[in-house]
Amino acid sequence: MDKSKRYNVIIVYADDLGFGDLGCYGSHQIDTPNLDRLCREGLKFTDAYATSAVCTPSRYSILTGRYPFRNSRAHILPGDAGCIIERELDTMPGLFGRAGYRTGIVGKWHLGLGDGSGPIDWNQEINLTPVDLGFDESFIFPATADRVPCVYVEGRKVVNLEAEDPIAVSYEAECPFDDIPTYHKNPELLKMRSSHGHDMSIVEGIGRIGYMRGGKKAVWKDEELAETFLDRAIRFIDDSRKQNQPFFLYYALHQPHVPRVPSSRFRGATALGPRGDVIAELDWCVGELRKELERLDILEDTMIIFSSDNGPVLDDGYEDGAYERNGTHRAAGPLRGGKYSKFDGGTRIPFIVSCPGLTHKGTSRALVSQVDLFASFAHMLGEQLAPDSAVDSQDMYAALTGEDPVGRKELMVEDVSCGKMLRRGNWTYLSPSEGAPFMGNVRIETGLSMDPQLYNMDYDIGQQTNVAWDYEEVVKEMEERLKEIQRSDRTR
Ligand code: NG6
Ligand code: CA
Repeated sequence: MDKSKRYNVIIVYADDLGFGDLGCYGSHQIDTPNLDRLCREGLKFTDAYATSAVCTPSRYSILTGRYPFRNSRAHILPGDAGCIIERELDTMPGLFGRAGYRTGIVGKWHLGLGDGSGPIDWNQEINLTPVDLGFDESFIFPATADRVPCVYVEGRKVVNLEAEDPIAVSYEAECPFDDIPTYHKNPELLKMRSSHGHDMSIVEGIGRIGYMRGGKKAVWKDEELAETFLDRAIRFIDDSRKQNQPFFLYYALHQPHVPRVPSSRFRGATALGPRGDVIAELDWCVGELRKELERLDILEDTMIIFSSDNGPVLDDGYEDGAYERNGTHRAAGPLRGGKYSKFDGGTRIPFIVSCPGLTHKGTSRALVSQVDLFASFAHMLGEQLAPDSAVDSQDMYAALTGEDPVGRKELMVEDVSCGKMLRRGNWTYLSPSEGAPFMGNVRIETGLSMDPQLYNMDYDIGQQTNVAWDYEEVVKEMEERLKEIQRSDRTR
């Protein structure tokens, strides 16, 4: 492949999509023709990992090239949190910007907004948003679809906000607004019931986390989220072409995170209920994006990386039938555990690279982490990184393009409670940590145990047989290595 080629880059980042959720990763229950095609034409990774089993820390890593433990605030954030990325930190969009690219983000953010000097005033310009962190264009929702405020933010401002209907947001346990519908007071307004949590404000007939008042015109329609983000992504690409600039787009899909509300076109698309339907919808979004690249005749100049921020969960807090209608579908494929967990189901995710001129197509078993994208793109762009930039990111460009079948020697991931797992070669080592082995509400095995756990991924991809006692030396070495990685003084 042409080593000096500077491709347009699109990262399509799904939310809570599992290792087994796509046709090309073994699902027979959900049709994903567009992603399957991307896979056929590109490279499918079997051993790619997010850095965390939940959202905020994984997103922090992909954009900063740092492991989440380096930032003490990298945990699932409420919708009114301050931004956890400081203005001074080098970011992936900053890197592309330096290289002359136009940079854009569309979709889910979940890294906090505002500089934290005071509570966010959603009615004013927000003083720290993605446009301060290297993105030229930004069209996002602040946190998750199940957290208030349920609004879009473009640049620094809430979209469609009317001065006479200001927004107020609260994450207090007690609702401070007595004139808004809430879950326990107004059950008659609910379109979907919650199974756990999600019982504060009711917005658009759905219980959410946090309380929100006002902003009636600004509130999104859940069934329109997919098309709104897709339109914006396409608009960004079109504008970049008009300006004749190479572009970097971070397209952070909201599917299949809860609440799962597909557009009418995808309602009933699968037999699995809303969770399957929104995965079919997600696949369609990728297909539409590809069509646009074809229409503009730039598919040949564009690298698409598709992945997910963490593993899957069926019941993440709403009664949407995901668990009951799942049938034989295995959202995490052969992996054990899921979202939140220290087992591979938490962090080993679909990862597809589509790019003309790959050295190899088909399947790659190279070990790569999403944290590596930063240094890999620096390589592609021929940009030097400062010593304090993207400190955990390794240049895996040769692995991404199929040339190197091996990838990293080792990588570290975190579960929801920040317990650590080290993958090295065919070993996964789960460091001992406290906590229940099973999260009852989401019905997921956490992998937490006070015993060290060691699994041979070559023979035991489902992590069923703990061989820690047979390989005490390996356990000792890997525990020491985890400590060593964390001892480095680059924490911010
Ligand atoms: C949990 C939520 C879950 C989801 C998750 C974040 C409850 C009971 N559960 O606290 O629904 O929102 O946070 O998901 O509120 S993530 O993919 O953004 O990390
Ligand atoms: Ca997620």
